[in-house]
Amino acid sequence: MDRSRPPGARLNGRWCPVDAAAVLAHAQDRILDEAVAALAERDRAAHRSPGPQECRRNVSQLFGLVLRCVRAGRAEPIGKPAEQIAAHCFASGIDLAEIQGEVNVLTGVLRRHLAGALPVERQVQALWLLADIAGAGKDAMARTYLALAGQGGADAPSVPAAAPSVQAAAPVGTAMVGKVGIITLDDPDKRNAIGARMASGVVAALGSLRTQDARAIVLRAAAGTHVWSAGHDIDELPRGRRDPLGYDNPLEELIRVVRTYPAPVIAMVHGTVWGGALDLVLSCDLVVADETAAFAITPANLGLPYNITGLLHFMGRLPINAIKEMFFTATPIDARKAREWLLVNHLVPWDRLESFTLELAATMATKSPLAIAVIKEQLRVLSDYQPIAAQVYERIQGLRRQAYDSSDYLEGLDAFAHKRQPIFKGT
Ligand code: KGJ
Repeated sequence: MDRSRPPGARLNGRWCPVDAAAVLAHAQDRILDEAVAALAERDRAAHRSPGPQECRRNVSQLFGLVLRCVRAGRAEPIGKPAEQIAAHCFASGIDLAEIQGEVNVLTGVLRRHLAGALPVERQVQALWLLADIAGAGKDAMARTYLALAGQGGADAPSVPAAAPSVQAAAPVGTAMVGKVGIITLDDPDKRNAIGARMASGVVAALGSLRTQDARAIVLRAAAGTHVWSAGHDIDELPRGRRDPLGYDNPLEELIRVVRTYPAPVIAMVHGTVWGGALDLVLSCDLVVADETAAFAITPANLGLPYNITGLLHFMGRLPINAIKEMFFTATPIDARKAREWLLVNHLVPWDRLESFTLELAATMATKSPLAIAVIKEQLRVLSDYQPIAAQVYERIQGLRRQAYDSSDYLEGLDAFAHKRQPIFKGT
């Protein structure tokens, strides 16, 4: 018997969740090691130091729950235990973001293992199920936190000042219109900047809409804003000596979830789109915008070296000279130019933006969800396929390191924080 191959991956015929469960069970030790290492890296960066044993215990518990759901082929069994975990964390003063972060990290590792071990057509189903489970788990946790914090009073456990508790509930709305799920970014005070809270809120919303059988998603900003999103929350970027856009960055995770989401995601854009939010928009399956829309990619304003994955997203959508103009000037292009450059699929008058986008999504929602999911995944796998020699990768990372270790990067962050023009020295 070949012990190096997970047993489920050898099965032929129709997908069944046991395949995925077998893959995960087979790789349990490696999965736990990788998740614990990723969490340790995150905690080191945030100068936190929860014990490694405690971390492994938590991840192992979450892994057990997810595995049980994968075996059952349903997300529901995670609900009750997730509520209990959240109640325990609430009582112990542990952040909601902390446990949801553990779920995110573990899900990322599970996704990688499933993607590496299952054939494409089974991957789609398995990743779909995994997104459902993670979404349902995080929803149940957020609901429990909200309920407990809402109780207040002497009997309710107190929320420590440092914990995000209810104020930290993600500024993200969800709704269903027929079979179309709508996700609304709603943090006008911060111009819908995307930090951990916003990113995990959208990821949870996608998971939750999946469980409601949404067949297409519209991603939009709340009505009345002139900024669709101000991009990565600059306050949450690391202050030097660490990759600002590493694999575990919440916005990067959100972008991956959108790209692998097994149904069409349409970006409906009214207002301006900045920096990493443009990466997110380009990672949606199509873009519908009105004449107020404008798009900028602005790492050159911060001295930030953009990540390889992100550059490839741009290269998959725009000609290289357009990409260079956008990156080198960090200046927004208006809706008309964005249409000319095919960044936008449809440019419609603002008073028709919503109806047009919903109609487009509703049409997709009447088509075969399985065919669409499989075609989307095929297109993603094919367009992401970039063989790259280890040496080349290391050279690019080395170049990037020069930029994020530089004083220019710190200057860019400082200038933003103090609302002044940066003075870059090229060092
Ligand atoms: N991160 C954190 N806070 C932000 C961000 C952001 N990206 N954008 C805006 N804010 C905060 C401001 O600091 C203000 O906070 C508040 O939102 C309203 O912004 O002073 P406070 O109230 O405490 P502001 O600037 O007063 O609003 P507007 O005048 O309406 O201008 C909206 C703009 C979007 C034009 C402006 O806020 C802006 O230029 N924001 C930064 C846009 C940007 O360059 N984003 C790219 C970030 N970089 C990336 O995403 C990446 C990945 N990158 O590689 O560069």
